[in-house]
Amino acid sequence: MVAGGVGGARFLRGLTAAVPADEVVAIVNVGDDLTLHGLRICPDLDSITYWLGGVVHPEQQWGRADERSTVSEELRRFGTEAWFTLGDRDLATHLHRTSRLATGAPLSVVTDEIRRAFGVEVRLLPATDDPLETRIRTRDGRDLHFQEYWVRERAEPRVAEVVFAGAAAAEPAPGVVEALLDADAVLLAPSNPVVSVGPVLAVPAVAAALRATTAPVIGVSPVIGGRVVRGMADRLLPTVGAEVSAAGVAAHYGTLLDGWVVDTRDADAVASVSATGVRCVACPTLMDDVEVAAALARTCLELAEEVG
Ligand code: GDP
Ligand code: FO1
Ligand code: CA
Repeated sequence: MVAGGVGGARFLRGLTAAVPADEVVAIVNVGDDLTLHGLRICPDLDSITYWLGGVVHPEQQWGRADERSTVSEELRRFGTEAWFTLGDRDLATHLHRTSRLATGAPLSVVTDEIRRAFGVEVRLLPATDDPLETRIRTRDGRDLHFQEYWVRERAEPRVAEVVFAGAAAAEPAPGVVEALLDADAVLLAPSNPVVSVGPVLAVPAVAAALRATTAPVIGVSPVIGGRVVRGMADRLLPTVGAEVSAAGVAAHYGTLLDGWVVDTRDADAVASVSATGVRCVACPTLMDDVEVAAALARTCLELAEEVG
């Protein structure tokens, strides 16, 4: 399964209610990752770890439940990097990750340690251990880190281009290509197609493995009724020439897909997507309840069997 943060995590929670968690491998976006106060922060990997570990902040849907920001508030005194808040509990994860990375351990090894420490049975693989950073080029000529665009500037600047710096030279992390080639089914979570799935596909050998695998590739639309559930995909899809609709995202993935699942509210997209040769079904996809997420995961796996 290919995943970003919250959309990926909500889907994985359903998938692991439908199939044994230790049979699932998640290949996770690292384009959002950043270094602040000398600490390496990996929001998408951490969102999934905290969701599956049962410790995610329930309203925010990222970061830790029962969280405070004592340290971040103290850091504001110094005025630097104050736009990004690190919770006190969350900081422990970044401290551990940063010190392990400093010993030379690759991100994939450290990620495995962290997910195990939270009791997560799903194997979490960063798409790459190499540098890969999502940059947002704005219409007013600036080049921002994804988090500067999203958190510091609240996705307000108009976007000219999304660039995955380092992706062309990045190698997949150990296990990524094998997971894709050996899978029974490859699922694309209803994650942000541009800045969550996009950076993973931008690693050349990952894209090649997705095209080479004999496993059916099944995606779920992150757009429901022409709107995103959360996040900024509605602002970014037009920058890659994609329409903000269930059919528009399917067209963006194009020939990568064997199957596409849209929400019941987008049932009218089934015919147009099917006409492109991608098997398409509609079902409830809003995963606020784990039961809905599990049923969605089963629908994806049934579709995989049908097309496989
Ligand atoms: P992020 O990295 O935390 O932004 O999370 P992702 O990229 O994994 O997911 C964000 C995308 O997930 C957004 O485009 C949302 O529209 C979509 N999303 C979130 N929750 C749901 C859901 O319950 N159902 C569907 N269909 N999409 C969702
Ligand atoms: N999102 C915010 O809107 N403000 C924050 O201060 C913030 C801090 C933060 C710290 C750790 C972490 O794992 C995630 C954090 N996020 C914060 C969420 C994050 O910016 C994202 O929503 C994503 O990277 C999009 O996937
Ligand atoms: Ca993300």
